[in-house]
Amino acid sequence: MGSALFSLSGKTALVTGGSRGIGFAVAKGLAEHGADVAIIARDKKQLEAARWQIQADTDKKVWPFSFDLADTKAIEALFENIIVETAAIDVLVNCAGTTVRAPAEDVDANTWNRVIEVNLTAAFVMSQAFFRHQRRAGKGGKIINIGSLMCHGARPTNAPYASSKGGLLMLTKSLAVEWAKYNINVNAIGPGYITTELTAPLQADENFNKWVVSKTPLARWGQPEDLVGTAVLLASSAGDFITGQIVYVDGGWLALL
Ligand code: GCO
Repeated sequence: MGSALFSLSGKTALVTGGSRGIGFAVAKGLAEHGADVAIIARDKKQLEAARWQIQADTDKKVWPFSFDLADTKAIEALFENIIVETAAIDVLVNCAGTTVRAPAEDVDANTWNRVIEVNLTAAFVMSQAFFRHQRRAGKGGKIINIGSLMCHGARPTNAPYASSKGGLLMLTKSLAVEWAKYNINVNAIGPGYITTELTAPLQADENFNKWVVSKTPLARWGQPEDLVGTAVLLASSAGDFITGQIVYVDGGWLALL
């Protein structure tokens, strides 16, 4: 029973932002636990590299789809194209995210709109497409939204990003309570400070680095791989009675006064 509980054998996962950072680690981790994976990213070179890496390491099928998730009006057609290639999607991981760090008073409408479009609206529209497909197929499924510590609190210069992640937490709870009757579980993972391209400039700043380590009881930055276990839990049968939750994988950050 133990291995079957966390097995994703026979399942197909779709991971947005799956070519690097957290998305790549989650896509690879789900494949290592038996899932075939479809990955969406903008950069074709990074996408191909991720595809070959996951296929080489796991021997699972990997379908790459180059797409800019800011083009939310085209997501429905993209999802249908993905289904043509994969035949089914059982797990949707909304991981794609972007940020612009600036004082709130300096954020223009285009910047705000792009961050919200990629981090929140795209997750909503992709979830709708997933829902419609599952309903046509008469299947349930799992949705995992990649949130942030900023589902819980903010730091200066992050108004668009923090607003998008706060919204993503409430979207998680909204879809969870609406779609539970269709056996669709919707949860979020809240990463702490993780070493990725998005946070590289922060980690390179000595004072910021000291601040993060001082606020993290486990006294280190997280690695994308630190999120894989929680993603497998929420994607597998082990998570069948979990919905509407956020699991913070933050090294203890939110436990600290
Ligand atoms: C920042 C960072 C954070 C992290 C992460 C923390 O500017 O403080 O980008 O937002 O990316 O979201 O959980």
